Amino acid sequence: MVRKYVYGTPFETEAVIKEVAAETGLPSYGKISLEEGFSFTYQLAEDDIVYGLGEANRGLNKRGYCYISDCTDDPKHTEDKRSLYGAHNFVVISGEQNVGLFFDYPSKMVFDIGYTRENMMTVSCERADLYVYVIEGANAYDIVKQFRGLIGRSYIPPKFAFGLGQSRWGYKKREDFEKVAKGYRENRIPLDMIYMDIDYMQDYKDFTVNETEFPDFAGFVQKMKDQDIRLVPIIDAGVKIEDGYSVYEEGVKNNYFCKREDGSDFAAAVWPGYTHFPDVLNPEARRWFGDQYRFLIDQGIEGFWNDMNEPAIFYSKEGMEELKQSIGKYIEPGETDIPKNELGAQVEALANNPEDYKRFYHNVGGEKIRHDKLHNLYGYNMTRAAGEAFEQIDPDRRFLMFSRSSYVGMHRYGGIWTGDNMSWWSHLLLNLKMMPSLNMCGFLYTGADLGGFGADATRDLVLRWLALGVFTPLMRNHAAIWTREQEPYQFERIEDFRGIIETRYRLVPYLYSEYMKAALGDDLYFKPLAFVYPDDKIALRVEDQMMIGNEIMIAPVYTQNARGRYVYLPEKMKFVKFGKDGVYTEEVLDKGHHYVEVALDEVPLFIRAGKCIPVAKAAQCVAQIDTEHLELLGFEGAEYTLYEDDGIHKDYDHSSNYRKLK
Ligand code: MIG
Repeated sequence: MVRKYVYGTPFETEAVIKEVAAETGLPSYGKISLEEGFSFTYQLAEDDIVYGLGEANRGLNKRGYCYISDCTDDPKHTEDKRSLYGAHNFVVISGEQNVGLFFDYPSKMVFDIGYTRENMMTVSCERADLYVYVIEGANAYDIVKQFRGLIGRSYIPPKFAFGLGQSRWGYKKREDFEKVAKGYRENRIPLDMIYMDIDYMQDYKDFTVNETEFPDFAGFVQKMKDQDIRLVPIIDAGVKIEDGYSVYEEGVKNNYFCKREDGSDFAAAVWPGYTHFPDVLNPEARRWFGDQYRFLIDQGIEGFWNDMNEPAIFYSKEGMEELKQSIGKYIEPGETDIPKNELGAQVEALANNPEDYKRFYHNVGGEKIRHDKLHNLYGYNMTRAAGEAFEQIDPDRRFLMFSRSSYVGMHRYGGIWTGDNMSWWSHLLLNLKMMPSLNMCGFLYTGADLGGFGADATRDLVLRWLALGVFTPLMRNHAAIWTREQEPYQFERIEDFRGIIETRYRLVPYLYSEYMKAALGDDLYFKPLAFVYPDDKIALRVEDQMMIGNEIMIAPVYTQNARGRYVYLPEKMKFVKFGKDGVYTEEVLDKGHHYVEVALDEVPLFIRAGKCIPVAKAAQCVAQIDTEHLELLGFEGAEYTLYEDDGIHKDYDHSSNYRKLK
């Protein structure tokens, strides 16, 4: 049961696509105040759990902290942070009373969930112009499914996107990519994608390729495809200001960039130096920007990742002017030293300064709207630009697409990666906890930078993180330019890496099948244990084990030097450990607590009582997986319904895509 309430004059975010008639009365849950902006308060019962918020910090149960939806390029996801790159304003309160709440509001919104007062949830924002959706249901799981029905079908990538991707900021030339391909293929480590970070471009200009480093780019793309490897280039939000650069010139000429109050194009410095931001909130500009992807598609590219689309700003023209003036203030005649600390802090404060978001405007259907009022929709609409363009360019074909910044609604056009994490054990655990929350908000094709983006990785961390990544739809090893190299072949005993990655490929038929069932059924791929075992008091509070699909539970090892871990089984399960060379062990464990040993080169999983999963032979790429000869692993007599399609086109809804295995 969904009820929709309207406050003031909401901006149409198009997060929700199902028609719901607006109510006139007051919601029967919580209290709404319109005195100072908007605020909603809800008295939490002692045992209530609060789920949701998608890409947010801390636990699966969001209770006990304060989170702020305010898309931010912050590369240090420490525990104190309240905002990350996405804004996913959906929560579910689960306990005696179950209720889901979606606050469809495009700018900064505060979720104080038992932070100021232990038993009080307060959701607030500055302007009382929003839609509030209140969803009643039998339990949290049911509510989540209803919400997913409201916001429309989740993005479905091509099947090759279920393979492994290797990435690193710092691959600059053709040889760098050939080295990666060779490192994988010569060591017989499966691989489907190599990601191209900003250095493939000419001077960081979107939709250009550095022709000195990549002569005959289309030929190179094809050469990689001949080895079953797809190149996946990055696209940044800011378009470089440079005379003669066609994207810049077209954008200026047609008023497709975000403008200052006085009508001039707003300039912000990012990687290319000063840039303009395409006004992706303006449908015409969005169509134009999306159409630019053609430049790379025409050269054989089938996938992209959209970055810096919060949008990230190093500094604006205005911000820099102000700083210069304040520096001037310090260099008084006779003064020799600039107070360095203070200056450093001021330079740092220029980046992603909220003041800058008040300095430019969007043209939405002829109406001029200041950016800060719809800030959280920028990344969503940049990715939507691409998604809508793909529909035009090749309507039957799927493209790989994921974004850094997002809002609910973007889940229809692409997935997300969780941005600049660190090579920290705590971030491996954060990765696990975030997955079901993201799924609840519609983002199914997701994953984190495996091995960690910032800071130096270690061999054991990369192995353990890959062993979790085996189960995340987006499985990508990515790292920052200044960090230790972390491709599998940079470490000792490469066979351990090969073994884990081969396990991913052995499981792709199952993982893809479960992904598709979740996407087509508005369901979850990652679920909290509580959604499957709602009456189990222990399962209710477990946050370091997750259910995947309908058959398995995972319990990754996430601590340094551990040789195994404790797990809780809510029912009898078959414990399977995949090792190297196609070897695995299996053991039935009873309901209850267990300590399980898991070596660094093993991938553990648990099959639920009475169920089984299909397992393939390892392959070097997704296209080579033999799905005709699948082995069933699990309980005697169990059956499995496999979903399979060509992985390229969009004809999902055929009964012939389902095949019973026994
Ligand atoms: O300011 O393109 O999150 O994945 O490697 C950093 C360089 C810009 C941030 C992305 C990261 C990417 C990096 N980008």
